[in-house]
Amino acid sequence: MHADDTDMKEGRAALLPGTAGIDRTFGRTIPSRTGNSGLAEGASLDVSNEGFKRAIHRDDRSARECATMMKRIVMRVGFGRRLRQACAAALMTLGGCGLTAPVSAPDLLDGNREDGTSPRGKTSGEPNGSFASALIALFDGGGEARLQGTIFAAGRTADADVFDLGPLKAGDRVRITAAAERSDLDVSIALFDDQQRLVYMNDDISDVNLDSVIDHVVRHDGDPYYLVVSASAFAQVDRAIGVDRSRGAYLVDVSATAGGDVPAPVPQTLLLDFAGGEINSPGLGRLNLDPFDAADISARYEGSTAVMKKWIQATVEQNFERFNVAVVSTDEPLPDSPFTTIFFGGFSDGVLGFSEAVDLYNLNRCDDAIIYTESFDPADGLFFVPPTAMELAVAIGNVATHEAGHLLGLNHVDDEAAIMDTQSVATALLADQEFALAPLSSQIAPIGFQDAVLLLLETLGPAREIEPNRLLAAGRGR
Ligand SMILES: [Ca+2]
Ligand SMILES: [Ca+2]
Ligand SMILES: [Ca+2]
Ligand SMILES: [Ca+2]
Ligand SMILES: [Zn+2]
Repeated sequence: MHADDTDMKEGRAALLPGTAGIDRTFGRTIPSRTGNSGLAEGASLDVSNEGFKRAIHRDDRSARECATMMKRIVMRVGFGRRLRQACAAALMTLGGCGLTAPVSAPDLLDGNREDGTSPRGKTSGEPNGSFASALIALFDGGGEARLQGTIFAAGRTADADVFDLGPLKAGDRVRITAAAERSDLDVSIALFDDQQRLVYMNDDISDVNLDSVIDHVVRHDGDPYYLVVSASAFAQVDRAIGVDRSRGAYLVDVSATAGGDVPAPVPQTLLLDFAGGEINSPGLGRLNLDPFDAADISARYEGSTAVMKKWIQATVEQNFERFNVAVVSTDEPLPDSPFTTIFFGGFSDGVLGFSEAVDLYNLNRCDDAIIYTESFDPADGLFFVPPTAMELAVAIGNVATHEAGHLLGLNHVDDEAAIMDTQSVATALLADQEFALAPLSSQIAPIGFQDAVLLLLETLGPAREIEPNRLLAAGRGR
């Protein structure tokens, strides 16, 4: 875990607007470049930077900013939290209750709010921080369970409370709300299947509401499903004003409704935008990008534009080859179907790419991401040895796949061979990364895994097979 003060501050300092970024990976101060920044002036710049400030503190260590993350979520939350803190500080200044020590939250037991027993195991009390020690949630006749608990710590010694919700079948709808209860806790919740694989998660309901909500129709059977309650990895601790959002009591309400339909997977088209120009993206803001030119990355790649575009596209296609995804570029006719756009161009201090959201189950089929291709200059020390144009194109393609992964609902994991990794050094990007089953980043949940392949299959469906009849017809026609 990394949500301690130090990491957060370093992350912020690295990206304060108007200051040069100091990135541990790059190992030096990176001055702003020529006017070809990926982000134009305006409100979007501030908001994006706010998002970066929060998102980067882990990625900078690793060298890979995959930015994004929670992008939109984090970004909005960051904003909301700052406002909240400002409000809290103002209250104190105005002579509110802030002069006294904060009232500590009552120490609630972890477990069901109503007493009860289960033949399947214990229903309250620590330890309950692992899947194996999960507390059994007791559901009433109406399919509702009322839970409570106390989170004692975030960060490297994170406390998590795990609840066993019993079996769920594909099509069952689960609604979960979690709220701080007489505490400052910034709660976060995540739903896992019986293989400890993330199914859904939510940190904050909105910019200004740090409680959590999940309303989700499960895609596959599991016995049991688990709920993990923890403090947000971004929970702020501000002792100056007596606010510690990393600990405290919470209440949870769960309701499960059986027997709905499983939402069908929907294919997705990804447009690789090498054309640049004036772009007004709802998610990224206003961009003004030059057409992709390998020489803008480094003079050493001059003349390699065509080959790099080809290998970027080939890498993205290979990474998505198991799924019902079409990958096209702006060198081809525009698709007729809704498409998600990955822009290539521009420079950003310390980050390689940025996507506008972690779009769980791909509700938005027209969202955007950008790969800051000029941030891949080997002269910035990103790689031990300057890669060839083809090798660098693979790295850019892997980052493009990573950002597209966010736009299709994937979160970060800790596994350098996995596309959604945030831990490894940039050199790992040069290898053949794949979507994989891997431990979740602690930014997402303190325990558990993400199976990117399963999630993408449930979201997009498998690659369209060529129908046998068509093959036969083609054979006959010859
Ligand atoms: Ca606890
Ligand atoms: Ca929260
Ligand atoms: Ca999407
Ligand atoms: Ca690959
Ligand atoms: Zn990322």
